Amino acid sequence: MSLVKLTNLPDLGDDRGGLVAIEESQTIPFPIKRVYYIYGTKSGTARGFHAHKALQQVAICIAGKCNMLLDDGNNRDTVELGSPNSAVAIEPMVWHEMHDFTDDCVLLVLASDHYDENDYIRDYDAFLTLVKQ
Ligand code: T46
Repeated sequence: MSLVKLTNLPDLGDDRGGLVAIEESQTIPFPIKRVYYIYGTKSGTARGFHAHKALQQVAICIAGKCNMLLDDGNNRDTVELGSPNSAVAIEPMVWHEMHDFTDDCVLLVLASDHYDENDYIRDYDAFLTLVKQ
């Protein structure tokens, strides 16, 4: 089974251009406590390389493109994010890496909780040990 869970966000655009609305508990299945975005990522740079213990997130590439690798300790999948209408879930205990950012990439992330470094597992071997327990 694929680790990639994509939600199609309805485009409310018209002949003036696109418009996507994101509503807590409707399009996003958790209360949104934090929003952040990653932009201006330098060519050849990869980010992420961690899992979260409890945080639920949804990522949307609102401009440009990048690839997101998802790994639950047993399977790995990569999804190309390149549409402002496409949201990918980053679930707890899923190792994720973001690669191949285009210069114009803006990756918007909606998160179920405030920033907490204690929720991060930044060591891959430690992640594997935890998921295989
Ligand atoms: C994730 C992926 C998709 C904060 O202080 N507050 C915040 O809300 C965030 C997101 C980060 N930070 C600090 C923590 C680090 O000192 O900003 C610095 C860079 O964060 P990090 O190296 O974790 O960035 P990425 O791009 O590797 O990961 C980010 C998120 O941190 C992470 O939760 O799932 O994007």
